[in-house]
Amino acid sequence: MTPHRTDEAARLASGHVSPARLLASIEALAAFGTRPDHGVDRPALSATDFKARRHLIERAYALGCTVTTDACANLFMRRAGTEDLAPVMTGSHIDTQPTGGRLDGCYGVLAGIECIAALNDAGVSTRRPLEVVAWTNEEGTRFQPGAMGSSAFVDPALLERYGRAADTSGTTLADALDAHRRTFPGLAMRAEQDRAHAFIELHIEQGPQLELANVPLGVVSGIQGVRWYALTCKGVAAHAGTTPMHARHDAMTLAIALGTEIETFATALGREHTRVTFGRWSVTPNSINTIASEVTFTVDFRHPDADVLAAFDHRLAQCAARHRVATESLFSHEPVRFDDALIAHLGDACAAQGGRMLTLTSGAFHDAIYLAKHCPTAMLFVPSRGGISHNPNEATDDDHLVLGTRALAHALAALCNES
Ligand code: HGY
Ligand code: MN
Ligand code: MN
Repeated sequence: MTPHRTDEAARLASGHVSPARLLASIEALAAFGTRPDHGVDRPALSATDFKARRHLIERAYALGCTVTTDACANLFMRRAGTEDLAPVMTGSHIDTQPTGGRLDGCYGVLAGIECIAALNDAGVSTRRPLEVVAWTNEEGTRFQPGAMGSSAFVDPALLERYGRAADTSGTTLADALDAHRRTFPGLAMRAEQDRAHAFIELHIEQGPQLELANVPLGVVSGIQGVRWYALTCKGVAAHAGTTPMHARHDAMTLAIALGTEIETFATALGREHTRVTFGRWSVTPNSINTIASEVTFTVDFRHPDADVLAAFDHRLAQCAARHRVATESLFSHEPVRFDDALIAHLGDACAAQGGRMLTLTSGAFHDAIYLAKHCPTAMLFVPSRGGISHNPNEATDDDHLVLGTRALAHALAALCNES
């Protein structure tokens, strides 16, 4: 079969996206780790995640794809091209937050698979292979840092350190990767490839901008920077009823004061762009009537300006030293600007759908933050209802989910026929 001309392939692929099949695929994947409140809890490389992966692998085989994996258990579902050229990649992640939604990450993987189905239905062959990837542990909630799969794909040397990361039960990433290999013994390892031709990630915005602008499609020009720290405050365990206030060394009192101080200087540093979150706390002994002997809490700081991020690092180090508190850096990434040519290409793909679009930067990080080091990379967004995400009520209008997938199919088909 000779490949269709680029614009014809793009139009055919986009036109053969099936709304029913896409929406059904979102419901089907959400069943793996579904919560009573309609949310999803699917920790990276958990038994639930393995069941979801098996479901995706079976779908990929049914669409005529080959499926491979790598040392970090990334899942590569590839539709062959007519020529032995570097693949065009798309995809995202299927691990979720503990009280996550059914779209964060999953939408990008399923829309990529829908694009393959649409190309098949349209009888379109492409010069380049199209590879849909489910990247491992993007959320970073089970193992820190986030985006482990995509970052280890770009820089395999990271995997040695990542393997030692442990979850709250003491299971290491290395243990979980071994379990993955035992669960999927037949999955071949992806051949070491040169750079991919391009990577496009379709994702829900997870914020309010598109909805407020009443615009159904977003072209993402970059991602703001991120810092994750764990701070450990020490105290002395003592009786809650007998120990006078002046005689206490309460780790929680120190942690609360530290959190307030950090929020104050972070807000002053970054003004309206500051995002600072103290999301995870662990208290020892965590008993109502014992003064805490140790409190560890996390700080998640985001900002679009590299200088502000550096200033935050400096202020946090000063603050921790003054209070004699230990800090551990869990994750750190500078702001990223995506590829201008690919941004323009996505703009054309959105325009071809007739939908209005907005160019914006992403408040959330994504696997694309690392793929941008590997090949020309950019992202597409669709609106999140109420800007809500990392919440069981995460939702996007069906017609927006379909429109985003049509724009993705248009962009991918054209890229797959590029020289
Ligand atoms: O935290 C993030 O920005 C992403 O949702 N994992
Ligand atoms: Mn995500
Ligand atoms: Mn997320």
